[in-house]
Amino acid sequence: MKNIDSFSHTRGESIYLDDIQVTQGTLYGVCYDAKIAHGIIKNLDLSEALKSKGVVRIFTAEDIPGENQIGGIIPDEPLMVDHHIHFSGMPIAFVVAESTELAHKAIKKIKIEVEELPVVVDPREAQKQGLLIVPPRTFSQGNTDEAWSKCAHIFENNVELNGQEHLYIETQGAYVCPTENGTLKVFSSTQGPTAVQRAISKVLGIPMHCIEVDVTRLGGGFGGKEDQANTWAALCALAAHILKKPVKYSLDRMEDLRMTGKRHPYSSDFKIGLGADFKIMAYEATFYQNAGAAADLSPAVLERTLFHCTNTYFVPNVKATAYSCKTNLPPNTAFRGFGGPQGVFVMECAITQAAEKLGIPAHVIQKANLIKDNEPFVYGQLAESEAEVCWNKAEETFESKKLILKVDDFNAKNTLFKKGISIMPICFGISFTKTLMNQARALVHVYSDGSVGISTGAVEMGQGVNTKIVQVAQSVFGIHPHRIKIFTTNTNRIANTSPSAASATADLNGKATQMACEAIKARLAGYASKQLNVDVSAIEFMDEKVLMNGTISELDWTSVVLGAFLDRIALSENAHYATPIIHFNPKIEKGHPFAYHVYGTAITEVTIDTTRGIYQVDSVKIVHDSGKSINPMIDKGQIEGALVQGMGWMTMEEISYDAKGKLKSNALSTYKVPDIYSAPSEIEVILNENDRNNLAIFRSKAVGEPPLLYGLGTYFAIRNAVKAFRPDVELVFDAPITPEKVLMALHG
Ligand code: LUZ
Ligand code: MOS
Repeated sequence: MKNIDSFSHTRGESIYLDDIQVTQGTLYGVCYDAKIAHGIIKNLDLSEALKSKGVVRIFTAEDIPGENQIGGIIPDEPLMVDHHIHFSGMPIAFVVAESTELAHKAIKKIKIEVEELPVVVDPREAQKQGLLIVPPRTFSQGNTDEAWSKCAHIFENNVELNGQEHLYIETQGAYVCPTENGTLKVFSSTQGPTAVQRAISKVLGIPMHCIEVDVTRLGGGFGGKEDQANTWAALCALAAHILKKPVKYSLDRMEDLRMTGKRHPYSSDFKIGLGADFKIMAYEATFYQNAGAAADLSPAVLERTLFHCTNTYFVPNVKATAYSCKTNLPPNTAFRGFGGPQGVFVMECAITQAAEKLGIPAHVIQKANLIKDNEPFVYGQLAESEAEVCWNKAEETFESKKLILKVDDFNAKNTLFKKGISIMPICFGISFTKTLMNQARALVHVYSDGSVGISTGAVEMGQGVNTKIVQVAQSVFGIHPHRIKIFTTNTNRIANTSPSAASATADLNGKATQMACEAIKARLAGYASKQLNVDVSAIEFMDEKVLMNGTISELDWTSVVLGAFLDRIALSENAHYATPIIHFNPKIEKGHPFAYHVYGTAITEVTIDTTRGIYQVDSVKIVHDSGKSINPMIDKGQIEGALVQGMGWMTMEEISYDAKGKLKSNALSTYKVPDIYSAPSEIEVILNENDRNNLAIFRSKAVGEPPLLYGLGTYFAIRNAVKAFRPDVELVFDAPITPEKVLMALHG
C-alpha cells in the first residue's frame, strides 16, 4: 500500500504550519535572543524598538502570568531570560508586530548591557567543575575488576563524537488563536502535542483543558520537535493570551539553527579486554555527554547511551558510567537514536582499536561476540536475538568474503584510490525507556455511511504512521482503505499523549487503533448474527462483505453499519493501550525496559581519493530485522533515510561552536548535509522477515531509529581505506571523519 500522503505531497496540497490560512488580524512574533553564551543582563532598553513601525508589544519574562519555566524532566529551563543568560540563542524578548519583517526591524533597535561570565563549552571541563545536570549513572554486569587479569589483550582509548543538526525541512513554529472563554487553539509543528499543551498551561497558569493543540503533520522532526517545539508555542500563546489576537511565529532557518539544541556531542573513554579467542571478556566506558545549558531530555538520552553501550554483543563483564554535563550551549535534545548511537559508536571504536592492534579485521571480533538468545544485555533483559541470523544472511547474500578479496585486490593494485570495507551489526531497544510513556489512545468513529474517522496521539512527520494506522483499521474491518480518514492529532480528542518518538508510534497508536476497531467490529458482528440468525462466531468481515460461515451473506459493510446505527448500537470507541511486560528499576539499573529489540547488519564499501582526502560510498548492503513488515515500501524508505542521515553525521555534518559558545556553523553554507551526490551509489536492503512472536503491531517491528546505526559503518570503512594507504598511521577516534580529517590522516 502506498503512503496515503503521496498525492497531496506531490501536488503541494499537504497542510503544514505555514499552509494554515491565517485569520484576519493575525500578528507575527520574532524572538530577540542572546548574543553571548553566559552573562547577566544589566540593562535592557526596549524604548526605541517599541516605537518602531508596526510593533504591537514586546514581551519579556516579566509579562509571564504563570511560571517562567518550560523544563520537561527537570524544571531548570526558563522560557525567557530572567537576568541570567545561559546560552547564545536563549530567548530574551518576544517582539510582536504587524508582520515578521517589521518585528525583525524592531529587534535591531533593542539595546542591551550585559556583564559577561565565563563560558564552558567542553563537557569534561564541566564535569571537572561539578556542573552536572543529574548525578552520574552506572550500568554494570559481572565484575570488570576481576575480569581484567584474565584477559589476553587489553586496549584503552578515548573517542570524540560531535553533535548533529536535525535539519527538518519545515522549521519550528506555532500559530495560536484565542478562542472563547479564555481558551486557546494552538497549531504547532510538534512531535508532542501534550508537551506543548503542558508547557503553555504552566507558562500562562491556566488549566490544560483551556488549551487545544492541533497538528496536521510536520515536515520532519527527527527528535528536534519532541521537546523543543514548546518554546515557540509558549511564546505565541503568551502573546495571544494577553493581546487577545492570533499570533504566529515561524522561525527562519538561521534562527532555528541558532536557537535550538541538537544531537548531543559526547567525549568518552573506553577499556576493552579480550580472550585469546577474541571473545570480549570485559568492557568499561565513561561517557561525558554535552547536555547544554538545561536538562531538556538529556537525562533520558544519557540513559539510552548506557542501554546501548554494548551494541549487539554479549559482554559478561561491563561497567559503564555516564555524566550529563552542563555547558553554555543551547540545550541538546532528542535526535533519532536518542543517545543510543553514541553508546554504540564507542563500542565499535573499542573493537576497531583491538582489531588494529591485533592485526585482524574487526569483523572477526564482531562476529565472535554477537548476542545469542537468552544472553543478558547489561540492564538484565534477555535477548531474543536476530543478530547472528542477520549477520550470516548478510555475509551469504552479499558475498562479503568475495567483496573483501575484491577490495584487497583493488588496494594492492592502486595507490591514487583506496577502498575500505566495514561490517556494522546493530541492535536497538524498542519502547520509551520511561515505562510510563508507553501508552496510547485511539478514538475511532464509524459514520452511518460506512466511512471511518480515526484520531490517535500519533503525529505524522513523514514517517508514514498514518498510512500504517489506515492499514490496521482496514484489516480489522475488512474494508477498502479509501473509507478511512486519519484526523489531525488533537489534544481535545486524544488526551495525555506521549510524543511521537522512540520508534514506537505505530506500535503504540496502532495497537490502540486495533483495540478500538475490534470493539466496534464485535458489536457489528453481534448485530449481523442477529440479522442472519447465526452464532456470532460464524461472522467475519472481509473485502467489504459480511461472511457467514465463510460464505458471502446478504449483508455488506455499509448495510451492516447503517443497520447497526438504526438499531442504536454504538459505532464509536475509545481504546487505551499500555505495553505489557516492560519494567525497569533505576535503583539497581536492571529490568525489562524494551518490548523487543531490532537487529540488522550493514556492509559498507567506500573509495577514498588519496591525493585529495575526499571519498565516496560505493555501496551499503543491509539485512534488516523487520519482523513481518506491514508496509515494506515505507519501511525501506525509513531504512534508506536513516542510513543516509547516520552517514551524514559520521562524515560531513560538522557542528562548530567557538570557545565563547557562539554557533559558527549557523547556515546551510557552513553546515553540509548529505545530498543525492553523497548518498551511496548503491543501497540494497533485504528485510529479514520472521514470525517470532513480539509486541510489535501485527508483528511488524518498529523501524524509525534503528537503521540510523547502519550509517556508523561508513566511518569505519573510511578509516579502513585510510589504513590501506598508510598502515602504520596512528588514527584518533574523532567523528565526523570529514575530508579534511582524512587528508590529514593520509599525509599529516
Ligand atoms: N524519547 C523519550 C525517545 O522520551 N524516551 C525514549 O526512550 C526515547 N527513545 C528514543 C527516541 N526518543
Ligand atoms: Mo525521537 S529521538 O524518537 O523524538
